[in-house]
Amino acid sequence: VNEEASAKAAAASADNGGPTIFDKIIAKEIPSTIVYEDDKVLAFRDINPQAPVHVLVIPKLRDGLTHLGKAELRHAEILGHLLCAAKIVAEKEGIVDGFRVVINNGPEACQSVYHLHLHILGGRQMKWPPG
Ligand code: D5M
Repeated sequence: VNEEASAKAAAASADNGGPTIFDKIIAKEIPSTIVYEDDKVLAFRDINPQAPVHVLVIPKLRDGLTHLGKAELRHAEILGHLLCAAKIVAEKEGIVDGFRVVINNGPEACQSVYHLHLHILGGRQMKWPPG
């Protein structure tokens, strides 16, 4: 029942291309705990952590990247930048020797915020396959 409910909730918030809560986080209109920031990306702690370390890395400019399914070759630089930022975050958080990077893409993957983001998870033993 819980799984069904969360799948429905995710589907209900499916991509409409509109603004998201992350715009307000980037604009610092709502608070977040920033772990890393440069001119292109922002990394902040997830409000609903799924591991002792759970940080989100997002592009400051969404540029059509509501989800990875919208990626085009013109996004190659920012996509690479996001992964490099993930490594910097893992180093800063002391988990660089064991961490997981997750991108939820679309309702079936339970994506809830339509501004591309990497989940950086660590600080505990991960399991495979993921749920
Ligand atoms: O992940 C979206 C993630 O965004 C989810 O793990 C919660 C997180 N979130 C939502 N609002 C906030 C705020 N205000 N601060 C920090 N983290 C937040 P998805 O992959 O789309 O399911």
